[in-house]
Amino acid sequence: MLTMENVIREGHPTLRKVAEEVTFPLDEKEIELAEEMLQFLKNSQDPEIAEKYELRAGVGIAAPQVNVSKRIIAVHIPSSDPEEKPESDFSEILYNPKIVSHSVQQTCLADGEGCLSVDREVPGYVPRHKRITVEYFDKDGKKQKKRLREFPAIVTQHEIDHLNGVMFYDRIDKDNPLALPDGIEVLGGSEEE
Ligand code: SB7
Ligand code: NI
Repeated sequence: MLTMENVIREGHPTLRKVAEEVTFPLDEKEIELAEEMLQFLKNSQDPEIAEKYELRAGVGIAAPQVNVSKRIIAVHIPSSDPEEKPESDFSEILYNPKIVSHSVQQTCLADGEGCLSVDREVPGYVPRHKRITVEYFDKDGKKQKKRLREFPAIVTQHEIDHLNGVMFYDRIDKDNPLALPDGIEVLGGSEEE
């Protein structure tokens, strides 16, 4: 079982590497790792399991975060939140994910982003594409294509960034972390619009 002890933290060189594509058929270790990554996310969102194993809640994780420099990500955004629209549900393992198109419209989370590999709060808006089309392979090597918007799109972009050695704070405006690019839509948070 994966725990926070398996998660490498900023400063570790693997987080700054461009991860390698996987090749098909996958080997058993790659399949197992991805399943463990998805299970970690589920565990981290279960209050009892999370407390017992001291897991920080996560909605996504990328293989480089567990020190495996391969293009594998897992995303787990469950439906239980009544405020989320049903089409926002997304629970998936993505091999070699690639954004093949995206909206011009940008979005960002009102409360910024965090990262399992970053043990500090980094305030600031992280501009993301509001909608993306992502192509990826499933564990059987079958090509898949999904359109994602808003929160699932943001999380998927955060994870794909990890595959390219990019951290969320690289995208925050250094001079003015709370500067909003023209026309960007701010998502969620407690602030009224
Ligand atoms: C907020 C949180 C995440 C993505 C986008 C916005 C995921 C945090 C967990 N991770 O560090 C995954 O890489
Ligand atoms: Ni992260």
